[in-house]
Order: sequence, then structure tokens, then C-alpha cells
Amino acid sequence: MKTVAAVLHEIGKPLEIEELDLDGPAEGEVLIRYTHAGLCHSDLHVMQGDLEGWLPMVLGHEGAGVVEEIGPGVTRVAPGDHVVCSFIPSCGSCHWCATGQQAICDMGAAIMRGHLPGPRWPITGPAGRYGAMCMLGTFSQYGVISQNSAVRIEPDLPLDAATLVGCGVPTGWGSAVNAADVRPGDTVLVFGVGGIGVNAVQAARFAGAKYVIAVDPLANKREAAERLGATHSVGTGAEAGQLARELTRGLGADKAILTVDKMTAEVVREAFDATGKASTIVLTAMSGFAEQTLVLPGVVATLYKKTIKGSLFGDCNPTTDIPRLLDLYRTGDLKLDELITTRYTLEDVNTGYDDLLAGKNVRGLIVHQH
Ligand code: CXF
Ligand code: ZN
Repeated sequence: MKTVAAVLHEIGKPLEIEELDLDGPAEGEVLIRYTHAGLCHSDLHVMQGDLEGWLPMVLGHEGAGVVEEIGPGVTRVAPGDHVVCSFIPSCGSCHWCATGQQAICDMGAAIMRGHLPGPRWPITGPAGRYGAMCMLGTFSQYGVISQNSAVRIEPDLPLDAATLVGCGVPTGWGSAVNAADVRPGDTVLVFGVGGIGVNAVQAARFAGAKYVIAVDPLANKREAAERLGATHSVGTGAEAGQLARELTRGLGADKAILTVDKMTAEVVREAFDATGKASTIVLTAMSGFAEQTLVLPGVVATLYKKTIKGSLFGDCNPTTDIPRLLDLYRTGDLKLDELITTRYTLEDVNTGYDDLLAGKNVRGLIVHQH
């Protein structure tokens, strides 16, 4: 069948809209009609060359839609099911899945190679084999994906809001409640309150943090964070450290979550300095692999008993946390509709990324036409 998709052919170039050929689903695969796709910064990391992947690649790794067809051996979903796509597949049987750590499922190691397990290349076109970002490629009307990437959701949930629980929401939410283990009464700093960080803010507040300080140079982001649960917001890391100490009788923040657009040594140092003894600093943001972003006086970590840890997908388990987050959405404890700043057609995907770069969006959303 044919599908229209947004494709990255060359680093540094805009995405190109192309009609491509899509194979039917093979063993363990499902055909999805994507209804929506979220504009996440990680796609931009691919466009800018920070994250390497197979080119040409259909970008997009946040998506939701309807299962149109299933291949042999598929048991997790059935035709007609509504699904959220998880950017991390979960095989269910590797060491990590079996120990409740699906976010680091071994299948995740291959998500930038473009192909499905096999290797299988269901997308082809004028440039030959096309990859799909995170084995999904949600900037396409249709996709053939592994059943391990599809999580069934209740059919009455709106698919636009549900799209966000495929990447941005669990990554931010889980960075606070899982990785940072925010406790009642904590003082929490969230550095960078875009589409990821704002969910760390929501989660920290829900988990009972006394103070949640949003740190972002952009006023519109700080305002959004305050609407979604931040008790305070400041423009710089230095101000955040000072405020945290004022609020805690000099102790400093308990937790810092780094969800900036791009991780740098400077922001890690700011978070390190703004947090107190026995604090936890969670590294969630991405950077290029060559960049040295952890440049710190380790002895301070020793003497102050500080923890610095990385987190992927907010340490969430997609198969249970995606439905769980949607339960919280139903009860109003997790805001999703409020995160969607602008809706775009697929043809306007580059405008969407210009807007993201200009700091205009909390989350931009592509609404697919079929
Ligand atoms: C990223 C993590 C690294 C691979 C691509 C997706 N996460 C979410 O945006
Ligand atoms: Zn993402």
C-alpha cells in the first residue's frame, strides 16, 4: 500500500514529504493507521546529527492510531484496537523486561537502525529502503511496526491526548516519580519545562513535592509550568539554587531533573550546585555522544552523598505505565489536552519544528489526514 510520510534524507536539511510503499505486516508485526504524531525534540536531534540513525528515515516516534491489520503470531493487539506507540519496544522476555525494567528492553538498542527485527524493511520508495524512527516512523499516515511497540488503550480515550503518553509524558512524569523518587515535602527543580519537563512538574506535584521550581529562560514555558503545578519559576540555574536554599533553610533542593532541550556540562553543573546533601540529579535530556556533559567535582558528590543518574522513558514500563497514565488523565490528575499547543498537518511538519526551535510549543501535534 501507499503512505505519505515526512522523511529525513540528509542531516541539517528539512524533512521531505513523500509518497512511499509500505509492505503488509509480517510475523509479529501490525499495520497501524496513525491518527496523530507528537513533535518531540529527539527527532530534531536526528535532524541535527546528534542522534545517528539510518537515512533516509521516516521520523516521528510519538504516535497513536488504530490497528488495521495484524501479521501471523500477533497476540498483543487485534484489528480495530486503539493503540499508543511506545518509542521503546518491550519484548517481554529479555533480562530487563523480565526484571520490570522495560524502558531498557534489549530491543531498544536497535531503534535507530531503521528496520524492524529480522531485519525487515517494510518501507521502500524512490531512495530504496527507508528507516523508521524508533521502529515507528509516526510522521506517516500508516506504519508497520512490531507488536512489541504497540500498547492497546481503551477505545473511548481521545487519540490526540493519548499520543503524548508514547514519549514525552512518561519520560517527564517518570523522571520525577521513578528516577528522582520524589517524596512528599521535597523541593524539586526541573530544568527545562518543554514537552518533557512540564510532565516532571506535574508528577512532582502529584507525588507531594512541597516546592516545584521550574527553570527555563522562556517566559511562556514558565507560565505553562506554573499552570501545571510549578509553585515557582525562574529563568536561570543560579536563581533556582538561591530560591531553593531560601525555601529550605539553606538545605538546597532534594531533587533536580534535567529535561532541557540539549544536555550541557553547564546545566549539569548548575543542577549539581543547586541541590543539597543526599540529593538526586536525574539526567533525562539528550546531547551528542561526543559531548562531555558530566564535568563535576566528584568529591562533592562523595562528601554530600549526592546521586547522579540517567533515566530513559522515565524508567517507565510501557505496557503498564501507558494505561496507568491514561487512567490519571481520565481522573484529571494528569493534564494532557493542556500540553497541546499547536496542531499541524503532516505537510507543515517543518513549520512545527521551526516553532519548537523558536520555543513556541509545549507540544506540537501532527493530525494525520487519510
Ligand atoms: C529518544 C531517546 C533516544 C532514542 C530516540 C528517542 N527518546 C525520546 O525522545
Ligand atoms: Zn521523544
